[in-house]
This record gives sequence, C-alpha cells and structure tokens, in this order.
Amino acid sequence: MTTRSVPTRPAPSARRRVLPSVRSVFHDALDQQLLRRADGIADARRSPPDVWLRAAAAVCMGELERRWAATQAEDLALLTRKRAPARGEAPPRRVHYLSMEFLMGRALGNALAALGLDDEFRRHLAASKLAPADVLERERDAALGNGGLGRLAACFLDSFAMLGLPSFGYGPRYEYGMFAQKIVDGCQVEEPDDWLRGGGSPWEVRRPELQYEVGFGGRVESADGRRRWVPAKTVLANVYDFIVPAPGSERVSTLRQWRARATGSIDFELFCRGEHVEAGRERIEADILNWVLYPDDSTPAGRELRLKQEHFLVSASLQDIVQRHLREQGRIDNFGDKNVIHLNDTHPALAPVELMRLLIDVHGLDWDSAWAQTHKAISYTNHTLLPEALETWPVWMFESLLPRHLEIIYEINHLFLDDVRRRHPHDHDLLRRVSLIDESGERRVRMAALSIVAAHRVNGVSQLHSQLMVQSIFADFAHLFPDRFTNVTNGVTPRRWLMQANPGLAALIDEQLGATWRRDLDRLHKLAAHATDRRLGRAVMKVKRANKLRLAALIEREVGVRVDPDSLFDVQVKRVHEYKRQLLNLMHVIARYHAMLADPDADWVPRTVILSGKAASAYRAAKAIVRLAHDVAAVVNADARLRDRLKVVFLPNYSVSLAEVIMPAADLSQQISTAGLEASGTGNMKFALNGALTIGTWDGANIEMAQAIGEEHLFVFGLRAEQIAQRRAEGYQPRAHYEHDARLRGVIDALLRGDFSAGDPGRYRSLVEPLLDHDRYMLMADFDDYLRAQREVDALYRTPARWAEKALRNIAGMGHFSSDRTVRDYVERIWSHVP
Ligand code: 26Q
Repeated sequence: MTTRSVPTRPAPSARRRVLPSVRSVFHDALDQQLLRRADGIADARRSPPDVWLRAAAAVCMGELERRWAATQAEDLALLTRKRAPARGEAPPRRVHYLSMEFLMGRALGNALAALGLDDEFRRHLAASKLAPADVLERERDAALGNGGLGRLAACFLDSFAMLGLPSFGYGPRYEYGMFAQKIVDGCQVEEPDDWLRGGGSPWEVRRPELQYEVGFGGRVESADGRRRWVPAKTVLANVYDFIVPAPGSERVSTLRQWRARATGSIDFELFCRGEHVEAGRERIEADILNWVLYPDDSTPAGRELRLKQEHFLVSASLQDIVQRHLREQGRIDNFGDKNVIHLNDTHPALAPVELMRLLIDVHGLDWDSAWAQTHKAISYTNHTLLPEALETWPVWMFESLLPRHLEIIYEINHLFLDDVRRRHPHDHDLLRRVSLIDESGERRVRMAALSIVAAHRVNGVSQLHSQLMVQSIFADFAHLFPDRFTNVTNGVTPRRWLMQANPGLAALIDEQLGATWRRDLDRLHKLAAHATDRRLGRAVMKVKRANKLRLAALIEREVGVRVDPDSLFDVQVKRVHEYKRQLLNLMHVIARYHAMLADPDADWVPRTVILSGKAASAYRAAKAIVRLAHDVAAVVNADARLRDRLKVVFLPNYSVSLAEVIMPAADLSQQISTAGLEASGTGNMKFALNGALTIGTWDGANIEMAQAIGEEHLFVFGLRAEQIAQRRAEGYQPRAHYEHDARLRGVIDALLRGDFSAGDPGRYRSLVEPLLDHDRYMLMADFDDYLRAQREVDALYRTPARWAEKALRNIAGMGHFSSDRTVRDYVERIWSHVP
C-alpha cells in the first residue's frame, strides 16, 4: 500500500504578479460591460444593481477562465510527468467528487475576495451610491442541494481550490433546485426555485465541445464473446462548468454540471399532423431529467426519475473521466492509479458499475483487470445511519432501465458472495444479510452494500458516526473488510463562513493574531490565551451586536416581527426532521411561556427564538412542526403579558445566503438531535466559528467540538447514544415522564387542548400523541435535562463578560473544523491509498 499520492500544493506566489494587471483591466472591463448592458438600464428591465452584478461577474469570469486553463495545464503536466516516482512516493491522482447535490449559494462575494477585487469593487460602486451588499444580495443562490451533504460538497470545492488539489466535482444542473419554501397561513407551500430566470447564471461556462450520450432501457447482446448494451433510448449530456477560486491560491477547482438534452429533434410527421405536444415528447422527456432535485424522503411515486437522474450523472461523468484519462495517458490499464472516484453517499453508487461496463464492454479489459482498477478508484462516504434513508432500488426497475448494469451487479454479487462463503462456509444468514440484493420482499438492489464492496475505503463523517456505522448498519461488512472503514470528520470553509459572512469578527481576529489564521485555521487556538481579556470580550460582543442588528432588520423585513437586539438570539436552522427535534425546541418555548405567565414579574432573560428550515414535501410530521412553529409564534408574540421578553420567529426559505446572515448573529446554537442520529452536523461548526455557544446533545461532531473547545464551555445535555440504546432495550416508557413532570404535562396538555391551534384542537394530535406512546426520538426522556441546560444558558447570559469569554473559547477551538483539514484527511486516509 502506498500513501500520499494525491498532491496538495500551496499556491505559487504568482498571485502578486498577476493581480495588479487584473486590477488595471478591471476598470475598463467594468465600464465596457456596463456600456454593453446599457440597454438593460435604458429600458429598465433590470435595475442598476442587477447590471452591476452581471458586469462584475463577467469581469471575474475573465480571470477565472485564465486560472482555470492554467490549473488544467499544471494538472496535465503533473499527471503525465515522465519521471518515476521517488521511493515511497506513488504517482499523483486526480480526485473526482461525484454528488447529486452541490449547495453553492452565491458566488460573487467569494470570487471578488478570491481575486482580490473587493476593494476595487467597493470603490466603483461608491460612485453610483451603492454599497456592495446592494449588488451582492441581488444574486440568486445556486441551491442545488437538500442540506448538509450538499453544502459539504460545496465547502470541499472551496478547499480543493485552496489546497490546489487536482480535482473535478461532478453534479446535475437542476433548473429548479429542490423547491422554494413559501409560508401560507403558517403552512409550508413548495414552489419551483427558478434560480436561472432572467438570463441564467453568469458563472456557468458552457462547453459545447464536450458531449456524451447516456443510454436507458433496451437489451444486452452477445457478440465475439463480449456483452454489449443496446439502449432503447439515449439522451445527450451537455457540460456547464462552474469555476471555484480561493483567496491566496492561483489554482481553481471545477464543478462540472450536466444538462440532459434530447438526441433527436421533434417528430416532424406528428407535428404536421397537428399533434404538437406528442411531436416534442422526446425533448420533454430529456428535459424532465433537469428539472428538480428530490427531497430526501421521496415517496415511491416519481422515484424512477431519481434513478434515471443518478444514472445520468454517473454515466456522463464516467465517460468524461475515462476520456480524459485516455487522452492524457494513452492507456486504460492504469486507470485506478491515476483516478479517484469518490461517492458522496450512495446516490452515485452506479459509478463502479458504469466504470466496469466501460472498461469491459467498451475498452476490452477482462473482468479481473477491470475490477482491480475500479476497486482502486472508488471510495465512499456514508452520511446517515437512519435505516429508512438507505437507498435501495427494485430489481424490476433495473431490468427495464439498466439491464447491463444489473448483469454486472449480479456478477459482482456472485463473486463477492462466493468469497464470503469460502471464508464463512456455514453462515447462511450472513450471506443473506450482506448480499447486494435484498430478497426479503420485493427484490431490491442495496446501494450501500454495492458501494462498500466496490470501494477500497468507506468513511463516516464524525468519530461517533464512524464508530456506530461499523457497530450497527455495516457491522457485517466491517467484519469482512476490517481495513476498509475509516473516519473523516466534516469541516466547513472558513472563507465563506467566517471571512465573508462575518468580516467584523475576521478583522478583530486579524487585530489580535495577525492574518495568518486565514490560511491556517488551527492558529485560532491562540485566541484561547486571550479569552479572559475583557477588552477583547467587549469587542467580540460589539461585533455580535452589529450582526444581530442586521439580522433583526432582516427579520422585520421578511416576517414583520420586531425583535430586541439585546435579547438572547437562540437559533435552530437546518432541515426539519423529527430526529433533529425542532419539536423539543418548541416544547421548551411553550414551557418557558407557561413559566413566564405563572411568574410574569420575575427577572426573565429576554429571548428571541429563531427557526428556519425546509420540510420535505411528503414528510407530514416535519410539515406539522413548521406549522406549529408558526402557531406558537402567533400566540407568544401577541401576548402583551410577556412584555416582549419572548419572541418566536420562523424565517422562510432557509438557504446558504440566509445562513450567512443568521450564523454571525446567533448567541445560542441549538444542536439537539437524538444522540446517535445526527451523523455529524456542520451548522454546529459554523455557529461556533462565529462565536455562538452551543446547547447540544452528545452527538455527531458536537462531541469533537466539545473536546476541542472544552466540554465546560458548551451546554451539553441529554441521554448519550449508549444510554438511548439501553433505555430502549429496557422498554422505554415515555408516559412516565409525562406523569412525573408537571411542566412537561403542561406542554403536552396545551398542545392537545389546542392552546396553539384555536378552533382546531385536533391539529397537533398526530404529532403529539406518539410522544406519549413510543417517542421514537426520545424527546420526553431528554426534556427535563434540556430545560436544565436552558436555565444555565440564561444564567450565563446575565454575565456578559463570562459569556464573551466562552464565545472566544468556542472560536479558539474551531481550527480543527476547517474543510481544509477535512480534505487533507481525505487525501491522507482515503484518496492516497492504492490497494
Ligand atoms: C435518497 C434517496 C432518494 C432521494 C433522496 C435521498 C437523499 C437525499 C439527500 C438522502 C439523504 C440526503 C441528504 C443527507 C444529508 O444531508 N446528510 C447530512 O450530511 C451532513 C454532511 O455529512 C451531515 O453533517 C449531517 O449530519 C447529515 O444529516
């Protein structure tokens, strides 16, 4: 086994040489762009900030494309260099990160900062009496993701650029993202997120010279001892590149997005007969592949489209990767030595199968050689332990959609099970459990089993998650392949989540430590030595207050609620899911409301509870929680007896750019999942990096954060994963908590009585009654300790100096959670291993 074969290189110092020339052309280019778009101003189709946005993006694109070409040329030289690797050094490899989701957010702020053009931009705008935010906020988010997994992929692209890793991200180009969340009468309503309207994204580079055919359906033929797939239909895959720069690095990374297009034109005969819609059927069928990203609970209806989308992404990407490899290397038998193909969860798990098909059917390798190359190339990250989230597909769907892929899966399974049988001759149940085909009901392909068998490395995303993964869902595989499993704890890019989102705090850290932390986040640890510095503490809280004012203004604008910037901003923003326990948060709010009404003159710490997040469209419980947040807000916010000391706000349509305003303004970060169920969390890291304190369970990356920061500087509560398992094994009785805890009884009774749904007392019955019955996510068991932790939060907030000290200790502990460290760990533990 060889290690360290994926190069990560610091940026050459050429930046200083290049930037002055960029600056000098910026002026002219911008003026030219503005002139070219003068029509837009004249007919007022676009307001001037939109014109500025396009002009600035166009200027950035010139430099980005230059850097892109230079990066590709460097990678080519590196990957084709003739000299033999030194002893212990393996040949370099290119990393291909395949993901159904990339939650990129906005690009202009990042590009201006990375190219060193932000000051110039500000100066230009000043002449038009505009502030940078006036323009930056006009950009629509590229929201092509569900949540954590998609945002992680975007943070990784940022770090790939920072570290100079030879790489490509590959994803679908959804025209409508997932959905835009509207709130109507307190209920979530989904609308298409038409992010490309009005001329498309200025950041895309269309690459017409690259085009592939992706097949569907049909049959498999044998000729000359070879199998050959004859698809019934094909669609074209077109390329849209998205270039990602990073400050201080001349190197850029690429997100290559695929758009499906019909191979043929319209059916002219049908058209002439007047059957216009039918004449365009093929075009529409191809186009549907581009429409939307499925939310993570998708119901069976429409799921076939998801499998088609996954195959489309995988097939187009693999053809592109293989073609590039052949162009550069002129041979196919060293594919796995030169290429990594990383699966972001099982969504692109067809990759090893499509690669086998290309290597054997198209490029003529024998099975064993093809498998050796495939196994070297593939690695896989798991992001969830929830059994219902593990992807499986009915065999019949494969038969009709991907017959050759099914054959290959059967052959992989056959060889794998033979091997298991040899090693465990009498364990028939083991064979049943690990088979790539689930035979327990309708026969289904298990995508996680396929990914594990194909990959040479499998990782979880936090220490706890990786540990539970090999003890629970993948225990059999961990026994069979003990060296295959590893951990890489998640991280977030400090460029977006601190430097861009919180320039005030970043400047303060510069003052205190110098600017070197911007390249090496570990240096933040030096802040700990200054944690008790009162002056610094006050400065941090001053920055926080300014950020809170900005968020307060946004809240008033968006939902019309006026909040007190001196109240404690208590925030939970993330996808709405029962295991994340937004309901527990609301139960605390209700308990607090009751306690305040019982003792209105006590010295309550003023609080603003802020929630945001989307519920999957078919997930009824999650949608009920969104509605409850609005119902609770309506009652609490209107109750004059509270004298504005408690407010509840739900911000609609949670997004990356909303998070960039929310995270820097939070005092308290709620990370309260049932222990053992949140694989990692990454919002937890963004909050702490911005000086919020965490109230959280002993779950996911919260644990490693607590270890890095000092457990006493977070508010940890609740049962731990092993205690949860134990309570369940003993026969958990949630009703006992209801009977013994008057506050909890008050909350549950109020919900069932309809205190928050006047005129409709049954509204929350189906949400609340299961809590008394089985309480799958153990809200009742953790309620009391959660309230205890919340009291500690209040107590600490009364002493601003002590709060500020802890905020500083939180920031100081976050160096480890940069995605630069995460990507280095991937290189070291996964992408450099050539089995
Ligand atoms: C599966 C099948 C069909 C349709 C959709 C899906 C699907 C889509 C998205 C299943 C899961 C997801 C997303 C999962 C996700 O975002 N997981 C989060 O990943 C983060 C990054 O590792 C972690 O920090 C979070 O803890 C984890 O919940």
